[in-house]
Amino acid sequence: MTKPAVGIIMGSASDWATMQHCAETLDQLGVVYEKRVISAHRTPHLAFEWCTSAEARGLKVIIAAAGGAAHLAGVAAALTPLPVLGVPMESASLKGMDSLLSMVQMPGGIPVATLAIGKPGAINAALFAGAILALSDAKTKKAVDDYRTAQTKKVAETQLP
Ligand code: RP5
Repeated sequence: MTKPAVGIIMGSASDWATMQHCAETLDQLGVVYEKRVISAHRTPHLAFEWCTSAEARGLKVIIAAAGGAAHLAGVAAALTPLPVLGVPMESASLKGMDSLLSMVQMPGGIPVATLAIGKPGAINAALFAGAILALSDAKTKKAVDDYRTAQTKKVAETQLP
């Protein structure tokens, strides 16, 4: 895999502190990705161009993060048939409940698979993307299996103080 299979987009550079955990997890799985700040509200024309060209550029899964009035994942899902995984950012004022609700409440017909608020959602979006890619890529399947095995071993061997 040399061409990006996953596109990570986020509404603001301020989302990167959370979404770097998504990128790190994709790195652990050996999944190639591209990442970019794209805002549904501040750069709507870029959002349209990026999302409508995503499939033709070879992307297989899109991970979209946004906070507050978090419309980026829904807009992406409206513009591409690719699976869109949404990560609600933990916002300052409402702790991410605003992000979660505005992301998860999609109308029937245009799905967004919304993960947990913040870092757990960022990590799980990468693992979910890996699981999707693993359906048709043996190397990614092994990486996902190995990740889970290592995690199970680590938790089982945890010693409390
Ligand atoms: C959203 O607004 C972004 O996804 C971010 O989570 C939030 C705040 O953005 P900044 O004001 O920090 O750029 O669009």
